[in-house]
Parts: sequence; structure tokens; C-alpha cells
Amino acid sequence: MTIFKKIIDREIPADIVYEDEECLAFRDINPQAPVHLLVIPKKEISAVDALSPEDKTLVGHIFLVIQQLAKEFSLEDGFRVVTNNGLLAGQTVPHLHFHLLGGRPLLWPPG
Ligand code: DGP
Repeated sequence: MTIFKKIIDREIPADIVYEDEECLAFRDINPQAPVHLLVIPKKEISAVDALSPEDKTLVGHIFLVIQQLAKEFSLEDGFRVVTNNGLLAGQTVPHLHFHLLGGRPLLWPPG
């Protein structure tokens, strides 16, 4: 079981900013920007490469939640959505998650 499943199940605390039947959003424990949220499905999916066609609606829903959170956290000047997949990308938690980053200029290309 991953740490994110434990957050979903309220076994460990997190600063939860949004929840519905399908997903959860909370503040990253190691923020890289003034706003750094993680948006995750409640369904246990390890990464982008484990998605299946049945997850289409879920992923679309998560992006609409991200859009809503970006408005709520006043990120209208710009924000970034990042998902790391696998070792080389630096994925450390094997539960699909989307980083929502904003509140400062974000450089490109990323590291
Ligand atoms: P990634 O490198 O893409 O797998 O990002 C995982 C992120 O999860 C990383 O930015 C730190 C965050 N994180 C890890 N453990 C916890 C935790 O227990 N609570 C919270 N809020 N965030 C966590």
C-alpha cells in the first residue's frame, strides 16, 4: 500500500484541499512553489503507463478538478501540471498523481 492510499484512507494526515468520490487533492509535503498541490485518483493506479481505456473519464475529471483548483488558488497568471512516470522521471510514489504548481515564474525546460 502506498503513502497516498494511506492519505485517502485517513491513516496518515495531509492538508486536504479538495475531495470528491473519485479524487483527492492535498498540499505536497515538500513544496516546490508557493502553490504545490497533488491531485490523485482514489483508484489505485500506479502511473500513467498503467492507465487503461476505462480510466478515460476519471483522468478527464481530474483535469477539470485541476482547472477548478487553479482558479481557487488564484493561479490565473499561469500554472504547471506535472506527472512523473517511472524511475528516470523521478517518480517516488507509485500512485498516479498530478502536481499542480504555481505562484511563481516556472522555468522551462524543467530539470
Ligand atoms: P513524485 O516525485 O512525482 O513521485 O512526487 C511525489 C510527491 O509526493 C513529492 O513531491 C513529495 C510528495 N509526498 C511524498 N510523501 C508525502 C506525504 O506523506 N504527504 C504529502 N502531503 N506529500 C508527500
